[in-house]
Amino acid sequence: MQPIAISGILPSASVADIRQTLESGGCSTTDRCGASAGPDDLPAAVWERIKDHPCYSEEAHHYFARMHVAVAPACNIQCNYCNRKYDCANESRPGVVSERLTPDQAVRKVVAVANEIPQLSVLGVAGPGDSLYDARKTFATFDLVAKAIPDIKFCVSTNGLALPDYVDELAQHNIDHVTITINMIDPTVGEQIYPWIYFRNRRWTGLDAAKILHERQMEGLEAVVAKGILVKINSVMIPGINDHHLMDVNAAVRARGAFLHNVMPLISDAAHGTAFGLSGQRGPTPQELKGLQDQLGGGANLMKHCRQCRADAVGLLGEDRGQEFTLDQLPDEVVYDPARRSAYRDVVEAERDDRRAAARAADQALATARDTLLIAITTKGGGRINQHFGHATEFQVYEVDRSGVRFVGHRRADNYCLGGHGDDDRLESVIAALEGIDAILTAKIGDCPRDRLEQAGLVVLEDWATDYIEPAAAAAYQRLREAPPLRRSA
Ligand code: CLF
Ligand code: SF4
Repeated sequence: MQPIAISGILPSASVADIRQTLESGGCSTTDRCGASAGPDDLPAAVWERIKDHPCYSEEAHHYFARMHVAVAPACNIQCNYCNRKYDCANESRPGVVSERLTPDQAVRKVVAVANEIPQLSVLGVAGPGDSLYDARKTFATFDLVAKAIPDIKFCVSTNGLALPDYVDELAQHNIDHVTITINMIDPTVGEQIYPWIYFRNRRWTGLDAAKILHERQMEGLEAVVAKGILVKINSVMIPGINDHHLMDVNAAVRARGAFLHNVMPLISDAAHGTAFGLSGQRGPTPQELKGLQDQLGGGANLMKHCRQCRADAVGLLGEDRGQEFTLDQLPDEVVYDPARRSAYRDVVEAERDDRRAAARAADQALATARDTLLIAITTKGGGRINQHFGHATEFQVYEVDRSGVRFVGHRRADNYCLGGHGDDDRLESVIAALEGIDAILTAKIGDCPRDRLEQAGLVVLEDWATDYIEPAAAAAYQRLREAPPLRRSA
């Protein structure tokens, strides 16, 4: 099939629609806000823009995939949580390195992925340095991909220093979603995070550097919002430095029209060679992160399902299939075939309506619930409990109470099963990762890991294998509360 001409992506929401969304607290209901919002909670034009974006819609992340192309290697600032050997830690786990691509190589890779992974809906540039420091490569990549795949969304992640200089170009290139990493609005906090920046042909340090960065971030945020582009703010939570301050950051970015705020935990390890890793600066515990998110819940549109992906990530947010699409595996020429993506979208449309109806019924069934349970599930996507315990490298966590079933985050762990046998050390690390969780719902689990999890105080249930998550979690709540303590499902 021949490449199709460039066209716009999805219908645009107006700035007024976005403002209306923000002014109403993020949504028209109190329970489903931010990334958890659904079509009933948002103006139709806003929903249309986020419904297939796995980062902007929690629901979409069960169905749609993103990919990043590592076309932006250089950076104009230094963050204390970054080691330049690795990807940009603003959107990436430190300790992994991406294969750098030219725009021509990138478009080959995007088309190969689109032909192979029908869930693909978004192409992002998120490093491995800053996407806008050498913006030519970023925009050249989007130009080439737009010619080859007309219905893919474009997304950019930046530290914001160069952002005010590229607002018009972002809009001209149909970049519909921009992420700015903003860790402070007070330069005295900023100077503890950023040792230097490079701006207007010179290096700035200390308070001056933090002031310039802050002013540029605010200017860029306001200008991008004024263009009608949806803006997400990423903040790295650094205990003792900006953890309390992030409440102020949240208020400031919200006042300027940011659509979502994503608070990510600092990942810090001396082995990564970062300033924070070497100084022993710790990251927050899952409980501390959730505590801050709960505090922010009343005043912001929050994203809680971020996976801190790498700059060459490919696939659903919880998975990374990048290694299947390295340059040496790509054909020299590849032509886009839209058939699989189109068929997939038709199936998903019906499936999402069905799941939403089931989730609403589940919420109603919980109206008399008296307390709160945290339930972890294993899933391969599709909003269903469809993964074996031993294969899970993360557990999605849902809070279940009288308000219904809500996604609250995920816990990472190495998969227990290593092709035919389980690893006891890994099982212990899974148990540690599941601290505070009341029950696990999974598609299948062996007797040995089940017994050990139960010894550790977790309830393990297989009864809802392949079912939708929300009704299964509601049914599990009712089972546990009607007949506690329940240990085995079969
Ligand atoms: Fe990539 Fe970022 Fe766009 Fe998503 S990721 S550029 S907004 S398409 Fe998403 Fe990954 Fe979290 Fe980023 S889960 S690290 S928020
Ligand atoms: Fe590293 Fe990204 Fe910070 Fe640049 S913006 S120093 S690449 S974490």
